[in-house]
Amino acid sequence: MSKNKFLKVTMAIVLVAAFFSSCKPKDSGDIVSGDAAQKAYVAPGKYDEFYNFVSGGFSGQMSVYGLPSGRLLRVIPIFSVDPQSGYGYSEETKPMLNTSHGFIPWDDQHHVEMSQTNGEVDGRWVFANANNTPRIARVDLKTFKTTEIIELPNSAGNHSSPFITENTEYVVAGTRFSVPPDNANGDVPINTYKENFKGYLSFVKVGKEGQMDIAFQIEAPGVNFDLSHAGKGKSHGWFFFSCYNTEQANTLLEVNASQKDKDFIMAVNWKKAEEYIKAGKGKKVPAKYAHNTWDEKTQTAKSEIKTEVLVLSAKELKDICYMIPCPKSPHGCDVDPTGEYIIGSGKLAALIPVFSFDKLQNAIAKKQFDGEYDGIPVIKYEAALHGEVQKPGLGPLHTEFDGKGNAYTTFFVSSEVVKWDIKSLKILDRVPTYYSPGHLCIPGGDSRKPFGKYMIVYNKITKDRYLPTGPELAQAAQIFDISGDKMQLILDFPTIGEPHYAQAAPADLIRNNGQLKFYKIEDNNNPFVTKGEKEAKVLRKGNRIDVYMTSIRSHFASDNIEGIKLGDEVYFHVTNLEQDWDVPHGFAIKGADNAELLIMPGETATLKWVPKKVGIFPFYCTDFCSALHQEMQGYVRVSPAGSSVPLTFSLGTNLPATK
Ligand code: K7E
Ligand code: CUA
Repeated sequence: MSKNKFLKVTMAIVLVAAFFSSCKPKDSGDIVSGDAAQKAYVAPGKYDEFYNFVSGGFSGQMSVYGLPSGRLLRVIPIFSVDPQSGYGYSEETKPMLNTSHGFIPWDDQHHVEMSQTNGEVDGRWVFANANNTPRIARVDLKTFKTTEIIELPNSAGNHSSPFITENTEYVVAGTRFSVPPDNANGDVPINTYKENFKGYLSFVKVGKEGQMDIAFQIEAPGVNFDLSHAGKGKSHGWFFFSCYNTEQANTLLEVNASQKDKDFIMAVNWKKAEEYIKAGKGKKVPAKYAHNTWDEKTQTAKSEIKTEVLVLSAKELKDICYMIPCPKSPHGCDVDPTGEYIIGSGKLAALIPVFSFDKLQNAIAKKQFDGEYDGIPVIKYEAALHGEVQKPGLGPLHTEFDGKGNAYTTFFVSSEVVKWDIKSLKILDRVPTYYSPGHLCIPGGDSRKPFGKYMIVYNKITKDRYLPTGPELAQAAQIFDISGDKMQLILDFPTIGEPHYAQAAPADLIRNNGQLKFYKIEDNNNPFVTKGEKEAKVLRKGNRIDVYMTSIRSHFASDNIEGIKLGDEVYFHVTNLEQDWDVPHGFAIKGADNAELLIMPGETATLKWVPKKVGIFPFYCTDFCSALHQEMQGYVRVSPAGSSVPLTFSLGTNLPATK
């Protein structure tokens, strides 16, 4: 190792060590003062001002909070099975979690992004990424249900995702791990990274009803794409991706991927890419990926495996991608509401570079390049730079905007949020956060129209904020009032999983979007629906038993079932006949090795049950639905294989006893 390299490595280790042993702010006393409690107080019976959609990280789910109260309203299952609702356990929902690797019960969910129209949050859908087995999901805000999931081929670690363009034309994803493309021979030595590994960017078209379809992918150099954001306003038509590991290291990245003084933000001209696609420059490449859709009419998901994807090469088509040098392992990549300023956040940097879209265009026109990186033109740093925020703090991660010309950046290492003026780059205010913030969220904070009243910060470390709960502590979110010149902490609240990015929107936008209160029973086209108690029945076909069952306050039809034998597979298709808001029924049976069902009014859901013992098996409603909820129960009799007990079902009558 040369002396120079040794120095660099040592410095990198020191910086990395600082990054991970982030410190507690010195003035970590009680900084909540004055009218803070009043500002976060939402009186009993009153609604919150904003909905807050918060990624669940390793829980694979998304949670919904009210702001400013921090009250938890819902946890929406997306990429992880949820025994509470039966998501991923019921026969209807299992296909939602299908992938080219088969059924996947878990994922790591980092970023959520709401749909936009004209660059403003429109309250239709929330998109969510799965990191581990690359996928993008769409949650419908009329039902708060996951209604679509698309897998991304040629990707691994779908991190810089799912960010959208200003009219929700595309939801976009960049791969964190570069890998050999799916269609290439992937059985290669890991240390052939530089030749064989590629980074893919996916542009997923979003239709009028929200339907997703991969329009095209761009094959880019094999680096780690970390985060991204769409251009907006004047920069609409461009996308910006932060990348690290431009060293293309494949081992000990904490040192080897921190060698270079600057990595890149890659600017992608997606309008140009569309032109190339139209001109037939895309290549159809075999790839296997799942596309799962929820059908509201049949209340059933289906999974389809797609076999082809259209790919553009960034190297061959020189003018779709450009590299902008960005100091020290950039993480966050944020675009201000005007679309002019692009902010890169080097995790190991002690300044924040702010790039100008106009300057970038000028630099491209005048070819102010500094050579190429793996076939992609590299723009001269100064040529694209608007300026640097000097000495803002240590370890900048993510930036949001208030729509009044201010930016708010989290600092992981120095554990604070810094407010600064985007144009003058002057620091205006700083507040400590507890502890080590990752993402932050201002309602509409990455759109053209932020609602700059509250800022929520999602901290990575909790330490002493709440009553301890053993080795594992709840994650801490903190709400700040940002309506004045100074940021003011008004509330801490614990969160589900580990939140990364979050979004928020005015409550009325979502409350008044035509939210569904119950499913109309006449529109229920589930193939196993039972539309009235009289139609309740039990059918046998070989060893398959289909139980067509209804639930209404406060009984099931049927509630006595006999003639089930060991070796049978029993499918309970339970239709909730209620036609009123807020009357779900649950269904659970002894010995079920999967989950309960929680069935909304007018809905049908199916639980598969394979009894393993002879005997009487009670089932019951799990949701306290009426004064006689506890009476809402029934029995299944299971006889030995080969028994001659006939198949019977009844409600309210005692059939003649059979042996
Ligand atoms: Cu947590 Cu957006 Cu995965 Cu930064 S990422 S903190
Ligand atoms: Cu139905 Cu409890």
